[in-house]
Amino acid sequence: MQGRFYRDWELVNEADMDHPFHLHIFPFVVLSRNENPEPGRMWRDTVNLGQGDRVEILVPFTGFTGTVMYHCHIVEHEDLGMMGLFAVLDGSAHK
Ligand SMILES: [Cu+2]
Repeated sequence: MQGRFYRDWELVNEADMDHPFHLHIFPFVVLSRNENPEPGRMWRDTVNLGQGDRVEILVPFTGFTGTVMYHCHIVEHEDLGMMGLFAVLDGSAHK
């Protein structure tokens, strides 16, 4: 990704159990859950997604350029492949 530093992501859990989403490197803020504003907004690196949850997060991709990992924080799920990588091409130019 390139050009914008703040990204609004939507995370959707279509499974029948919880999955705690964990993002490396970049702390994020949970904006809403199932279209309801999230109370007590704070920087975090993990958010639990319950069954059917739709969670909107704001991620400032600043201060790091390179490969970033995200994964489910349940280790058995991670080991089964619930993980991924993406590249931040230029996270250094923020002012
Ligand atoms: Cu999981």
